[in-house]
Amino acid sequence: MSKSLPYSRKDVDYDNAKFRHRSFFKVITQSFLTNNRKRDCISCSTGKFLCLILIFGVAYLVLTHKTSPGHVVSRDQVIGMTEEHSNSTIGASRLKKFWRRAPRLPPQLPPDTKGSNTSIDHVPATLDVKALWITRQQKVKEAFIHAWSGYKKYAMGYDELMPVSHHGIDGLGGLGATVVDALDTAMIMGVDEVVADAGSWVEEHLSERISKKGQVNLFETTIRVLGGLLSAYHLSGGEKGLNSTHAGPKPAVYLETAKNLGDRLLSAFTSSPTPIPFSDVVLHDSSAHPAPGGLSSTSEVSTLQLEFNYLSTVTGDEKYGLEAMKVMEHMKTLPKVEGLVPIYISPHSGQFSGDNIRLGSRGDSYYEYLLKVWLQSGPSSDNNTSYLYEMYKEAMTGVRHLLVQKSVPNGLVFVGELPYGSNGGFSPKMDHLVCFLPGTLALGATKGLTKKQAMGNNMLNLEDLENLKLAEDLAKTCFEMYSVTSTGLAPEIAYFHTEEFSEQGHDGGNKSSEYINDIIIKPADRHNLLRPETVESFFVLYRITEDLKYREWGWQIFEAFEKYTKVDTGGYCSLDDVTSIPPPKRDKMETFFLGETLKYLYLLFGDSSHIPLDKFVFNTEAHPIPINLKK
Ligand code: DMJ
Repeated sequence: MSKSLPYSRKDVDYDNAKFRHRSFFKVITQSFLTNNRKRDCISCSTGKFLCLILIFGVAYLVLTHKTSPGHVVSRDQVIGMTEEHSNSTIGASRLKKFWRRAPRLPPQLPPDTKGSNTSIDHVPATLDVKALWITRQQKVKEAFIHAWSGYKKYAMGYDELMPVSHHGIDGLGGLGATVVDALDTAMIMGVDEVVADAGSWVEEHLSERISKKGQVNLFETTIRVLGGLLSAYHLSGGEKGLNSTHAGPKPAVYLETAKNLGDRLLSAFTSSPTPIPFSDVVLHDSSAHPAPGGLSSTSEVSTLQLEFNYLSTVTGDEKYGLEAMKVMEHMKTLPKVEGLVPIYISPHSGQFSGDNIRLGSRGDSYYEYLLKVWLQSGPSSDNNTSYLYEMYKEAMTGVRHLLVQKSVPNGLVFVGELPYGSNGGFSPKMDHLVCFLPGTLALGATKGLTKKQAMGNNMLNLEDLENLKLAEDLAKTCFEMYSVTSTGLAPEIAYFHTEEFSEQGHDGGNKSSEYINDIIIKPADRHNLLRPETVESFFVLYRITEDLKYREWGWQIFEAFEKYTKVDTGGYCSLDDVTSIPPPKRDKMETFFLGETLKYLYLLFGDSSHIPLDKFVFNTEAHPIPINLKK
């Protein structure tokens, strides 16, 4: 979009007498003809008249004197000189300029509005900042290409790359999860070679794999593979009936593959005696069974709906959405602790199992999808998913009341756990996974608008503002979980010192961190899997608050990934210990590094109109799905 220059020639020349050009002749005659001048002229003496001629003469000599080489030429002079070259003599032009006087320019805009304009005076500063983030965004794109190159070289078609040993591994059932997770990131970044590689692989191999493979986890396959295919379908123009706006196959290929997969995954719902699906599906015979202990994770059964709803929308077959939404409708009826739920649920009884409440593993995306499934349906208070928004709000009140505490000595706000329910003790443990919450809280407050827009529309009530504040506080804590370590990368799990809980000798290693005594990192929790949650929240918070610190924090994290996890031969690896230098490497590149982490970083550094938050919801694996496509 071209932005107008507030101080352009156009503005200077606009039709206002103050700015209008006047000819030399006109200036002289006007001067003599104005009443005041006339009076002055009539009353002036010959001496005064000669004086006036002398002044004119000196002015002429000064103005026609050539600029010396050592003279610093201002931008205004450069602009003036360019003009002058088109005139016949420099002297005449300077005299003319003398009479013309400098035009009165409109007032300068304050620095905080600079971002949206490019005045001549502001060009360098604005361009510098803009150029900086464009360069940084480019670095993320290069990182993505590097990650893909390792995967393509050593593991094409496997679920994940082992970047150190140069192997591939099928940790997710063998559907080439990295290919599908990376596909829409490549589309978003405009990396056509990867779109072509990944798209062709999907076209040639994925449907066959889906028909032949054995057991897969319903949740992982839905969020990564089904979500990735659907997002690729949308981004390649499928719904608009376009052939394709990207490299790779026709969008219909993605949809047909998604449908093939969705049909098989449906058996997890239809085989269960309750609305709670079994956790595993055998793809080749479309059968399903519960996990070995019989229980499903709460987050897993409640993190399928965006994908199945959208599959229904684009296929016109409502069965997918209907089955998936039964889970949510059923969950609505279950007892909760101030909106909070245990992390296990039984597909046999349909009841929650145990008392363990947390927003980390097995709990996290239950809360995320309460909000996002409602947003997906076009947020309003009277649609048939508004009960989900009510559940979300109740849960966030429960979080604020039961799970949020501050660390000592420096008061970092964190979300802990209730391993024995509301009657048991509080654990100051926070998984890195919980760092999805700042983004979700911010999104829930403004519904994807910027804070400024939402406030302008009077959309923010007290609760929204409280949630937004909590979002910002938690985002800072998540950032400090990175800063406090020797590598600048967060551990998988952190504990926080509180009045009741302290443990010596397990700090993150960065002695210059202000929070070295607030955050405890136990030996078993020191690994980093290249997870996205923190940069995901920075992305959402940047879009909503427009506060540049989130970009800066994201950049620091990206640099740490570059420094410690990049593998020269291609790909990025996980780490075993973020508190020691050099950190021992773990031989795995998770699919979500390409699907989520790099995508969110790329979007964080880029233009906010790219995949806008009021038009798309990101599924929990960062695959964007359009909001409210219902005709
Ligand atoms: C991803 O697969 C998803 O974000 C999921 O919701 C949680 N875990 C990983 C990333 O850490």
